[in-house]
Amino acid sequence: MADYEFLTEQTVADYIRSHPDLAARIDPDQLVGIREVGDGNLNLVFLTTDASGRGMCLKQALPYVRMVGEGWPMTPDRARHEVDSLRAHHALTPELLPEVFAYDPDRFIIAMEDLSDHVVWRADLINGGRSDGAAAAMGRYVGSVAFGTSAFAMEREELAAAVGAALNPQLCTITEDLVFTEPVAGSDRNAWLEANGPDVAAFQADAAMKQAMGEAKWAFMTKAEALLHGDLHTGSVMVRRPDGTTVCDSVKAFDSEFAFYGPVAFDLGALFANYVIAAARAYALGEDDRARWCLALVPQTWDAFEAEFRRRWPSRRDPRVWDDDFLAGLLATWRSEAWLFAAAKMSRRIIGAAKTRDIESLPPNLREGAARGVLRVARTLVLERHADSAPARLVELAEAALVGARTS
Ligand code: SR1
Ligand code: MG
Repeated sequence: MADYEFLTEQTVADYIRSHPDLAARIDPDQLVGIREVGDGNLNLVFLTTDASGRGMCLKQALPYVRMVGEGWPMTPDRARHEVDSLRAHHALTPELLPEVFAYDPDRFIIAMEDLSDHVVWRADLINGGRSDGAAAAMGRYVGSVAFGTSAFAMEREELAAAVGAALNPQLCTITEDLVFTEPVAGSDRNAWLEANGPDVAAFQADAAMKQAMGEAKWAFMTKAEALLHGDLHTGSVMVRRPDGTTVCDSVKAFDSEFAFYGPVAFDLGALFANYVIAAARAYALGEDDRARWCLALVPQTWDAFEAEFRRRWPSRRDPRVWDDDFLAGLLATWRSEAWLFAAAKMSRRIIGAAKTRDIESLPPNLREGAARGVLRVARTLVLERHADSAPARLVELAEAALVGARTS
């Protein structure tokens, strides 16, 4: 087990005091609030404010998976991947990521911009918030990263160095196991409502699903296209809306410790999956208008992604071979792969370890149908992705499956 000191609410002030670059940003002798707010699966997160209202976030990676404890060791060096990706992504779209102030590689602590005037998007969705603009912002984020960290934008040697530095095998293994392998192949870590037993059995007996997950895992492990976020669900996005409005004035992606060079469509699929999950919750609660609003986030993200990628396309490094026909093919491939990854990402949240509060906080009688619906959407996407993977079609297919599966 790695040997370094963990931060506590009692030691945050001393930590800031001993780092002059941090003490210049927030007064360690005038801290008025220090809260540990980490509710993810892996890390400690402290938010602190001083008497003049200046805030800071300190995030520390633990040498194990927090959701399980010391029995599941995990490299704390994942904090470096988070910092490197935050910085690389911030350079491309500064308004869509928190600013990193400093990184402490000895204690794996990231000091960064305090976003406590934002809320986690998943929580906002669960509470019925309409965070208009967030889905498009995330599409723009993925589009700028897809272009800006790839061979389309980077010089060859610089790209090779970036790919090497971003190798993140321990965190990628979590995804390979929990997302692509265990839900379909079975694992002691899997769990579901008893009433969903037949749905899970059908899912795991579905040969098309198994083949698709093999394909998805292979693509994930071999397609080093761009420096992904790597875990871009709605719990990795913060949104801020002025009181009484529905339109976000700030949207930030964070928590990119799973970052690595991988297939661009993986981040898109993660977003799509979580929109379907949010819609499944809304349908289960009988909030059909709201569910349709959730599903409409899919085309909003895709359209913004494509627009941002096309906006950057004229500056690609080698237009002699990367011409507009190539672009059309690439976008079609990513559209279809996004369905494949979305299928993986939504089904893992129903069957595998690490679920979502959108579904888990439903009463069991409603949760049964919501879970069944999400598994049906996943199976449908796998079958239909080659026919026509237009985002609007995903919306239609998902709506039919979710409405057809709901229980009361
Ligand atoms: C052991 S970590 C479980 C999950 O939490 C993260 O958010 C990732 O999605 C990971 O798969
Ligand atoms: Mg996370």
